Amino acid sequence: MEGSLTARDRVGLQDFVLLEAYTSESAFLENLRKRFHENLIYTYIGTLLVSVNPYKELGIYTKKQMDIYMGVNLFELPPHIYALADNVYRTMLTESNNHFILISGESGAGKTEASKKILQFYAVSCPSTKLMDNVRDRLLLSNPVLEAFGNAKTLKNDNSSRFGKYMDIQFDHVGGAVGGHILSYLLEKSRVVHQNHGERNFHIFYQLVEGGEEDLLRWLGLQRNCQQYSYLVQGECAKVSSINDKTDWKTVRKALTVIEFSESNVESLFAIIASVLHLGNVKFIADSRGYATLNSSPEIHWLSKLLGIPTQVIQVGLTHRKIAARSEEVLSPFTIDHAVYARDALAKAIYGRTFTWLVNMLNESLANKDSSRKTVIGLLDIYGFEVFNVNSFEQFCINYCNEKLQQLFIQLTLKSEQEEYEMEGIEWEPVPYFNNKIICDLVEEKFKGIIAVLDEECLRPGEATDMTFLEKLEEKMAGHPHFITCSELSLDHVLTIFHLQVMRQSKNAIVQLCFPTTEPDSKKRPETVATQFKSSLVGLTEILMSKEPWYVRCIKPNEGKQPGSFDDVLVRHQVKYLGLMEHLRVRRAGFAYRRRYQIFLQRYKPLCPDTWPNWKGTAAEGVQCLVKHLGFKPDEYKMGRTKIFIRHPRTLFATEDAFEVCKHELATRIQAKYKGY
Ligand code: AOV
Ligand code: MG
Repeated sequence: MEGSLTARDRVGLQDFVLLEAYTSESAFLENLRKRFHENLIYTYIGTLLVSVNPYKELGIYTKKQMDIYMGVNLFELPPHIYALADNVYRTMLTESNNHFILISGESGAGKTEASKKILQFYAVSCPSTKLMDNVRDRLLLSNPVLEAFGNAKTLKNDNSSRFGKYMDIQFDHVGGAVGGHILSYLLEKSRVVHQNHGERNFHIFYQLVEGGEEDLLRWLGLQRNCQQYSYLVQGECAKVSSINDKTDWKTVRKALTVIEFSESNVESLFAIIASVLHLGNVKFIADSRGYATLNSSPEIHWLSKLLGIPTQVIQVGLTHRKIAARSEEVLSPFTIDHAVYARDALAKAIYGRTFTWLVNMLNESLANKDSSRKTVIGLLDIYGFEVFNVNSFEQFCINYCNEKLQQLFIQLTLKSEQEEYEMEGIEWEPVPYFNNKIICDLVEEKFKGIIAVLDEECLRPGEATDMTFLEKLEEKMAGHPHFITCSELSLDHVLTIFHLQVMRQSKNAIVQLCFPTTEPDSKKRPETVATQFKSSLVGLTEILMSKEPWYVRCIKPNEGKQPGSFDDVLVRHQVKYLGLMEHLRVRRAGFAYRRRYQIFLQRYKPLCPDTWPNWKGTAAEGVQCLVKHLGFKPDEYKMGRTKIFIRHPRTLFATEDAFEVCKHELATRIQAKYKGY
């Protein structure tokens, strides 16, 4: 345990709340660094878990570890993601309410890994029946499938999430995992057709080409060579040493079977993936007037076969747009540039819609059909904050999403702290906080925000350009303290309308579902991607606000994906923008520690002959008796309605040290409980 002074010096404090110099960023960093070098990647700030990516396997995610952490209070064992997961679960069961775990941190900080560990913990440790085993397997296997289609290698992370994911795990009244539901947010579709240097397309393409069975590849008209496909080689890194596409393919294939995708669905799915690759290889030639034409190339043949659309229709579709002129529709030929743009837009639309279909299928498979009351734990794992040399619309959306969640964090932590003091009848002084609302407003405010200006520009296709958009922003945002510059805009929908009609002829079952004939098209102007994203984030905020929050804040220790390296400047920066110092200050304002009476009594009752071994009265009276015996001064603590509040950590230290001293008396009991720990 980390109770004795020497141990504390070596491995740091397991909870930042115990830090004497709690306002000092350097002391905070030192504690984090110390622990990191001892392979202790987890530290608490009260009930918030800070996690530093170790970039190596630590052997701390075994079944044995799960057993150790099951049913134990946060404070009793070294910090762990399992401890947090277990605490959320127990609270959900005792209080019969809904919770969510917000996992945040920049790209590569370990969010997705954290969310997987939590899911695994529930899958393994919740009570289960044969029927539930099935749900459990599907919950677990939804991950490799979603990651194959929604993750990619970026410069920041070899397995970077390129979509936002919110997953509800549903539990019945005895705590069995009985179902799940996934919401996905804005997939970075542009990656399908373009990758920056050192980055890859979505994993699934490489998995299929590298791992797909001979027969399958032959049927799809694919060669086992990523270099053949223009959509796979722009980043010039189709092979990545940390990724084994062949084994990953097997995992995904198996997962699809367990999740009960029918063979025909699987065929249609890979027909689409292959079509995207063929589409990327389609080349246009200029005719005598400079318009784009197509040879009857093998790509067109394969597209026709795999999508079930006549070659002629595909050829016309790829080289023309439809213009409504009075009562008739006229086909107008594309220039080469337009044709390439339209081809890429089609590839993105196909992939994006297939991803949505995939999420729907997973949801069907995870759905719990019985109507009995369930409680849920939501896991939020989004794409982390990222800044590249060249940033586009996607980074704008991703970073806006991160700002929104930071806002939610600020609101909820302040709110809950305030409410807790109120509920317990305890006075407190509010702590000043940097509120990033000003940044969210800059992006999303009605009529004035960046998205509003972007929408306005999208209403002027043909006239609006990146430059006019920029000029408008400069004009409207001038003087805003947080306005620097902005992104490129996307007018994809203007060119995809005709494609929608072409795709509706498809015989591929998934494509038919993804491009329904009843879809409103050119008549009604679609919402811009940015506005859709903004609305989806409003929806997400509402979902989260109705649940009890828990937080995991992930930190990236270095830019090189290296184990054992702790870059002070980089970590300090994250500590700052994640608001960890402020959070700590709030936790320390007034009362550093609070414990439910039962829990406090249970832990420390051996320290007082009147409470040991069994206390007969109420827990509050027991705690009163205990702290009297320990000599707590009246201004050092307050008795709330259900909890004891302790002002200074040193009071808790003294109690913990006293507990250490008398612990040998309890050795037998503790060993029996945490055997092997
Ligand atoms: P992210 O989700 O926060 O980035 P990941 O969870 O994908 O980051 O972590 C990146 C990589 O760091 C993983 O692929 C692992 O190699 C390593 N890693 C993370 N956490 C652990 C851990 N607890 N133990 C061992 N290795 C770990 V992003 O999705 O890019 O925002 O968009
Ligand atoms: Mg991730």
